[in-house]
Formats: sequence, C-alpha cells, structure tokens
Amino acid sequence: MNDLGRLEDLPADYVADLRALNLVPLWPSLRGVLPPQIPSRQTKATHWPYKTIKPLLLKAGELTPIEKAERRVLVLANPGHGLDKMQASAAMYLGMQLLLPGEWAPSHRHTPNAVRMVVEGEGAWTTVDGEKCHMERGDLILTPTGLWHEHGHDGDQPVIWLDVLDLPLAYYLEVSYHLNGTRQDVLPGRGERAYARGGVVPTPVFGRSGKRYPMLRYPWADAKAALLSIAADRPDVDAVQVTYTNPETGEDAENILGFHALMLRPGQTLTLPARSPAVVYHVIEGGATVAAGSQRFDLVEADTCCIPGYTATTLSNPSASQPAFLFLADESPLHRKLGVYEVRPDNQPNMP
Ligand code: 1HN
Repeated sequence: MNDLGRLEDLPADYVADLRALNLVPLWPSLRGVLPPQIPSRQTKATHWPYKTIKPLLLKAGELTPIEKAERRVLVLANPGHGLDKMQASAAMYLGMQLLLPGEWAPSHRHTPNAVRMVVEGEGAWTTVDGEKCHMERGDLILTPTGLWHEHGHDGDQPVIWLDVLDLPLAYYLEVSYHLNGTRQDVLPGRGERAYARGGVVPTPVFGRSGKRYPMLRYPWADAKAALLSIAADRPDVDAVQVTYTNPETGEDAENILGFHALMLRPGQTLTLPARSPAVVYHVIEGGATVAAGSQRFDLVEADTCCIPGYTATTLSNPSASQPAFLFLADESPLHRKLGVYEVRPDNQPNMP
C-alpha cells in the first residue's frame, strides 16, 4: 500500500493559510478515518463487576437525594471513549440506577430510546405511556423514544436496574433533548398479558392495536420459559437465544439497539463469530466467561461487560449443573438499517 503524504510534508504557512479559511487537507488523515480491512474502534472490552458498583450506588443514595438527581445513576463508562463521554460503545450508554423505597423519579420523555433490565429488589414500577409496569428481576421494560416515563417504589428494599440507551448516537446526531411532565394517569391494559402468547395477537374489532410499541414489559419468567423450551426441544441448536421483538410486527423491539436473552447449557462453550456491532453482556442468572481477543472476563450474576464490534467472542458456562442466562444488548438494528451489518466467520471483510 502506498504511503500518503503527511501533514509535516507540507509548508507550515500553507497549512496555516488553509486552517485560517477552515480548510484541511484530506490525505494526511485519510487512512485514519478509512483504515484498511477493519475499522478502528475506540470501544475497549470492559468488565463492570456488580459487587464493585452496588456499594457505591448505595452510597450515592446516601449522598444525593432523588430530588437532586432526577435519576440516580452510576454510568458504566468505557475508558476507550474517555469516561466523560459516558459511552459503553459508539451507540450504547449503560447505567446502574438506584431507587429507594418511597422515592419517585418524575415523569419525562426524551428522544433517545431506553430500556431497563431489572437487577435487584422488589416493589418498584415504571409507568410508560400510561402503562404501569412492575419491575421484577430479569424483566426488560422499554421506554422508547418520545414516551412519557416515571419510576416509583412501593417496596421496602433498594431497587437497582441496568439502563441501556442509544444516547451516544442521539447526542452525536444532535437530536438529544427531553421534556418534563407531570404524574401520569395509569390506563387499563397490560401489554405483557395481552401479548403473552407468541403467534396470537389481540385484534380488537377488525385490526391491530396500531401502537408502535404495543408491548412495554417483557417479563423474565416468559423469556426464561421460552429459552428452556428451545433448549429442550432443539438439542441440536447451540445458540439458544431469543430476541425481544415487537409482537405486532416481529421487528426488533426498538429502532436502534437490539435486545436478546441467551441461555448457555451447563458446561456449554459457544463461539459467536465476529460481527460489526458492539455487544453488551449482562448475567441474569448463573455465571459466564466471556473471551474476546486477548481479554477474558469471568462474569458472575449481575455483572456486565462490553465487547467491541468485529470481535469473535467465546461464551462459556463454568457450571456443570446449572444453565446460565444472559441479557445481550447490541447495535444490530442500527447496523442493519444503515446497511453496514457484517458477520465475519473467518474475520475476512465481506465486501467483494
Ligand atoms: C433517563 O431518562 C433515565 O428515565 C435513566 O430512568 C438514565 C440517562 C441519560 C438520559 C436519560 C430514566 C438516563 C436517562
């Protein structure tokens, strides 16, 4: 490959003249923005053990009242992007949020899409677009773009959940903003009951609900039962995985980030090929080893890690007797919509 001219090869006064006119030469920077074969990635493989987060989050509960925080969150920031960017990957934001008994995180709505994965505690709820969603461990609750949402807590122990947002993308696109609201009226109807059985959807009178987001709460009990059924029914299938979808359309539950639950059988090792999107792994039940490139993380329950895109990843369940259940968040809907989604079984570029 030919070497391109460097900035230092140009007369300094020429470069200064260009810059004064808001002009820059492309060729010294071309390889940086368009590297050969494989993209450069700022996202670093990073592990956030829950046992290190929890005491600091509880401390935040003592230090900062909810009124002074609105959302009491410790952000899981990827050092490859710089901690202050508050990014887990190019498009994903992760945070651990604490709500204490009796607290209320007021109603607002915003352009970024969010989901919550409930990690610990009972008695909290999120009202989304008038639907009161109870939060139980392992539940996935959507708060898609533009929908009002607020959190409350009627229990007696702290509740902690993992927030996943496409905030870095929305911010980069200069479309990130919020609006504050007032306490929502709770409306009748719960998507998780109406849509509880796959393949059978409500058709009030003649037609579908017409809602862009008909199902907001995906109970863990249902996702886990689906995984156990697949594992029992298909011993030939290695990747026992479900994707959280919109039950009306079968499309991804949200527009930008994809959400999945994956079961590892006792003692199983599963290698996922290199794919373009970055992936977040979070342990719902059991434990898992996540090995990618030269990195290897031993995840225990409630741990979270992030693996950059274009990286083959091997997952193993260290338990010989118990299955492991993981929640995955990735950037695949975004990559597919942009036409840049790639799977590289042999790590070769797909482009002819
Ligand atoms: C947000 O609205 C929530 O509603 C949590 O719980 C975390 C991080 C950035 C921007 C908005 C929530 C958030 C957030």
